[in-house]
Amino acid sequence: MSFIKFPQDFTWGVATSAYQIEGAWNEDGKGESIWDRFSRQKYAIRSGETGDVACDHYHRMEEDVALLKTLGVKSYRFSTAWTRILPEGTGEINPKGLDFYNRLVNALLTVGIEPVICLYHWDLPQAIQDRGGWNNRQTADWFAEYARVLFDHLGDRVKRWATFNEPWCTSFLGHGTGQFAPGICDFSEVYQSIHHQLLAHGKTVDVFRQNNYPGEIGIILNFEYATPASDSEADIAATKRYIDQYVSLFADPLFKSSYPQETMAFLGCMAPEIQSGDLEVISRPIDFLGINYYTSFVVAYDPNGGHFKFRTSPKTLPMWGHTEVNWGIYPMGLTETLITFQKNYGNPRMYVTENGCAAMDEPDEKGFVEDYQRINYIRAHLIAAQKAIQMGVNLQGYYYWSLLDNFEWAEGYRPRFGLCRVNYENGMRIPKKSFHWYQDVISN
Ligand code: GCO
Repeated sequence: MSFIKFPQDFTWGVATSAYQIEGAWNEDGKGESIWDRFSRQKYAIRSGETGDVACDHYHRMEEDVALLKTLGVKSYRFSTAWTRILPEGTGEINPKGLDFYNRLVNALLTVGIEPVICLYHWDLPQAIQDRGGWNNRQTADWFAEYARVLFDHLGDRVKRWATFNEPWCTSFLGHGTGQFAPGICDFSEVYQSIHHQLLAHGKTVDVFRQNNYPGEIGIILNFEYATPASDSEADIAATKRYIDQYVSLFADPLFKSSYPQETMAFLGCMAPEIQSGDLEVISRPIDFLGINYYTSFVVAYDPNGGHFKFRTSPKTLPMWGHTEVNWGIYPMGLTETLITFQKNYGNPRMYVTENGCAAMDEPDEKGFVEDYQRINYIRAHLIAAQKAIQMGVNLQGYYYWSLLDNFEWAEGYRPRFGLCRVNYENGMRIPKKSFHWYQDVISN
């Protein structure tokens, strides 16, 4: 048997997000978020499910920390719900909301696990949405204020912060296609909301640095690797447009203090309004970049393919196939994505902050799942990550998505990404085969 080796201090972790696991959507003073509102809309979520209860993590937090301890991870990435801290988005702090995260952080530290907080995993306060949400420039300031509350209360113990998770999804799926909250279908809002999220990120980095909070701050972006369907110029150009809207549209302003000219020209009147000085704020140096990678696509030019004029199909390899959500499995796409940042963006310190597989889980009568598809998926992506390290990529850690099966947004509870099966009828967690396998990987 051959082993691949990771650096001794490589960070092994798992990730979750507030709305997907916490439940307790209106308890202890929590305010309404855009996902609380959106999930109640008819036809928004497959089979009409909501995150009202989810994995009930809010009430089972100690049990989940015990699972993390058994798993042996060094680090746990979770998100805080803005509406638990500031129910109306601004103004009065809700002490019970803060207390929950306080207890979570303390419980993690007690068992030697590093807490990593992501400040925004899509659950904007509804009160802020009612004031224009990410289309309103002021939301950037409100976000930085919310961040400050958390830095003030948890900053003595939490040493790694991410501002945003996947602003691409918030903008494209939340404001463009309307598949995600707040359910807006208006492409002209997509780019303005990207700009305002990036601005909020920059302003938050400023708050963090100016007040000398200890520790590190970064951002988490999602990427899909893509290759052209043919050698035709049109397919090659379409593939570049596809990659640009994931990579350069975000990474250029963050790392190069400019938006990609070609993309901006393509957007025409949909290009965002940018004020002088914005790009300077957006490009404040960060300590790390989080990369979320799941899948890759083959891209072809298509005159009817929306304003970017492309059509995609899942990219995979013979024998690999697709995950349960029909994402093509293409581990090399992870290596390629990491190398893009090494080559074009100065090889920043990176973490794979999400990578995971919705496998065709089939529990036995005790609820145990022998999820070899998930194990193979993770193994292949770890090999791809390790290959990138060998090529000089500054990759420092890997977080599997996710610790638990959870609320998969518009798809509801059907796709299961967890290392632990959740029985949604009674909340019971049952570690899957992949849990034990990952435990072995970490300890060896
Ligand atoms: C995302 C989010 C997660 C998802 C996971 C699986 O990448 O969409 O960060 O919340 O649940 O990626 O789709």
